[in-house]
Amino acid sequence: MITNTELEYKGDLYPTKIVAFEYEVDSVCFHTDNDVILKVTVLRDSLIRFRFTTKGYFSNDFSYAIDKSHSHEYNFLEVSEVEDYYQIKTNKVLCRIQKIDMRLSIFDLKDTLILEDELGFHWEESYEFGGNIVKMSKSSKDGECFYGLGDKATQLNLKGKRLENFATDQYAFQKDQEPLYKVVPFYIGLHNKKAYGIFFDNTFRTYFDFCNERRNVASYWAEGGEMNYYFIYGPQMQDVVTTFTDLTGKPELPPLWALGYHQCKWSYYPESNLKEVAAKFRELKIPCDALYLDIDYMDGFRCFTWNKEYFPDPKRMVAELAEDGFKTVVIIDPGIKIDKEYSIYKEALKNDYFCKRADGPYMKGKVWPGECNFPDYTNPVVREWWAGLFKELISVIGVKGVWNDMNEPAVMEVPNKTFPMDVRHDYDGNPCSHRKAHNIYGTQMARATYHGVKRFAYPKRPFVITRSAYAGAQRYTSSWTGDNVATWEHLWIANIQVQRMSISGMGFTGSDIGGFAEQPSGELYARWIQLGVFHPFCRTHSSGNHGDQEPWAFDEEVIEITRKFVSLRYQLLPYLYTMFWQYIEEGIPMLKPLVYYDQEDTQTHYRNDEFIFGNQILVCPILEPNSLGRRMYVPRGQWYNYWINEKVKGGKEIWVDTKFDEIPLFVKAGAVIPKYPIQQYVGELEFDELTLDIYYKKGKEKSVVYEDAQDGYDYKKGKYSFLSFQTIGKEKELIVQLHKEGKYDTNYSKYKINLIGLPFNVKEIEIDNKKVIFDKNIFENESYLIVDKEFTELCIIGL
Ligand code: MIG
Repeated sequence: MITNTELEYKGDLYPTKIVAFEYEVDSVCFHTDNDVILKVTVLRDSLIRFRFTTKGYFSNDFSYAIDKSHSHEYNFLEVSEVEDYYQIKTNKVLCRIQKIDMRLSIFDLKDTLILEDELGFHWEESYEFGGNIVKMSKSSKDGECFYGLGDKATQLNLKGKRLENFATDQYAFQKDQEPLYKVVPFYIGLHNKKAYGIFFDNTFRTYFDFCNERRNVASYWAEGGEMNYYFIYGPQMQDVVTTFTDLTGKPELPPLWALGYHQCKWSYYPESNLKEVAAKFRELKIPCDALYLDIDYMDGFRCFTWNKEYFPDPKRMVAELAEDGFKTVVIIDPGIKIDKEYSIYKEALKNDYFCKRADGPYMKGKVWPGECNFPDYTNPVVREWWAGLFKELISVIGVKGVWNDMNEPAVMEVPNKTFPMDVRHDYDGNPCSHRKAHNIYGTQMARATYHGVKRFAYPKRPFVITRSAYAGAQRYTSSWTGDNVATWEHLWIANIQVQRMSISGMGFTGSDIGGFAEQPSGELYARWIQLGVFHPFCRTHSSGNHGDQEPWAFDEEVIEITRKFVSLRYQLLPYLYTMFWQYIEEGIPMLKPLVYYDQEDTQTHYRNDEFIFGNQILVCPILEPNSLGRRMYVPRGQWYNYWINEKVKGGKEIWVDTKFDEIPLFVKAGAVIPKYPIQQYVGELEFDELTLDIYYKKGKEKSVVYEDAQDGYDYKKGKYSFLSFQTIGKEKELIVQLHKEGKYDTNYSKYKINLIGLPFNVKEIEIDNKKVIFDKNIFENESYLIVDKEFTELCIIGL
């Protein structure tokens, strides 16, 4: 089963009969004759942890992925012994553990078998490295589907695939190429319309096989560490994803500008070049909030230094850009140049902060600066030191965000592209080799960076982006999908990767719009922007040696399309911010694959392209050249074509005509979509009206809008505004009820209401039971109703 050639197959071992068990509070331990212990811990009625050891005792219990503040309470727990098995029952599931071989099965309370061991837990001893190769196999039913696992560049449904988790710098990766940059050993299974999740919290190299090797078996294994996994019961995929996100943690709100458009290149320099880029955005009226400095801003690629020839006065430059609404984000890599004159190198050396080889010398590897040493970010002392290094960049120079790259970690000119496996790590007081720390290294770097940026940005919010990540990294950082390529196939991949990251707990993600390697045609760039504005993180980035990739590198039509779609994103900022708020509050993914949206409908199970942006907007990118439309699946329910406001009944595949400057976009009937005016950057304009596009639906629909000061932490003290709208559509009436919460008073005083799809002509309008005078052309194009923001009920009455 093991594909790594370093390991020699020695034969599998299995637990023998259970001979004893003990029970304490929320955990039950089962012991076998051959020193296996299975510890079952009930964390929530629908969340159970299974942890195995083969030594007769457990090692220290430590995880970087689990959020210490995750919910931990259950309503019911009963442990009993029945003839051949033990039984653990909660309010949601029933788990049976067979006495004879420790194999387990989990049922819901309606007696549906949700998950069942095939061989169950087994292992192989690893003489060379010590410890075990730990394995698990589960039976899988025909028709079962699998989702999740982070950034995999393949179909959304992972059925039939074998995947590998080992953080890797995979320049110009291809479809189906493995492994990639991120490691999220979490998957969702779906069968009989019921979903469950497995989080295999093990940072060693892991593998997942979804009925690839054997048709009715799903298995996962790791090259070391413990068989330690969490089972999450749905039955809705929503429950699985939100529980997983709660377990591994939610981020804080980013500053609103971070949801704007970002422009990046490897590299903008010198200062005059960056300023030209900034000026061009304003001149062409393409909104933009952030500009990036890639590695060339540094002095010889030394982190925390500046090339003074290209950037003589960074503080002044950053301030000047800020006056025009641009935030500056800079790259910081993990490799510290070995240079006796370089203060950061000297400090780290003096304090013994670098990673060491097993036999003692510092680990040395080549990256951009040449030979480097690498801080051990798994050491809390090193993280604290690293955080402190951001003081000047953030509080003196005024940089607003930090971009962590190469943190898989990547090393150049060596066959395995990373550290040798014998390198030692502190692992927060659980010393280990790189075999165990590799997959978590990038996350710990981003974590240290986040704490530094946060400390010095205070009272503003930090912004951090990382390339490598392990489950839980979302607590500290956003991410992008790495070095993609300017091809149509990569546009398809980006769409799936970002959806997959979204249901893997790490939703604040985007791709390099237009492709990092090679150069897109104008058409491909336009199609990519049209998708990218619907990704939580929206940035154009490219490797400059393949030519220019600013919007104006393309023709007038492409510039217009870019302006149109980026402007639409800026209009939708309150909608986007609201979905971010639902993510940080409840762990709800910002993008929802169709299967997540409606798992009962089997038509959604193999869909890749269409997704729901937030709760009420259906997006389907155009993924082929010369397309004037495409076939797509519209999920069940009533929808409006965004461009022509025409009603569509879902639950079927349809052909949608689109022009070059459109993609299929639908709004859910009943929705209230909030919009800001188009701004060139967040906070550019003061405005007195919040636009509300209200889409009529017969029946009820709820919509929410979250707003706050757009930066800072007052929202945590209740200073936010939360609007919930209930629309009730009747034959001759539309009622909109508004309920408000929170202590933040928004700057605008009115709503500008657009009514879309009213099936009747308006006779009367009442606001809080008072008749109002209105313009008769209210449902004709470009006309709207202005309503004071304090209303609680709006009634549109038909003739
Ligand atoms: O070896 O910093 O993925 O976004 O522009 C390449 C230069 C290093 C890889 C990143 C890319 C970045 C580039 N980096």
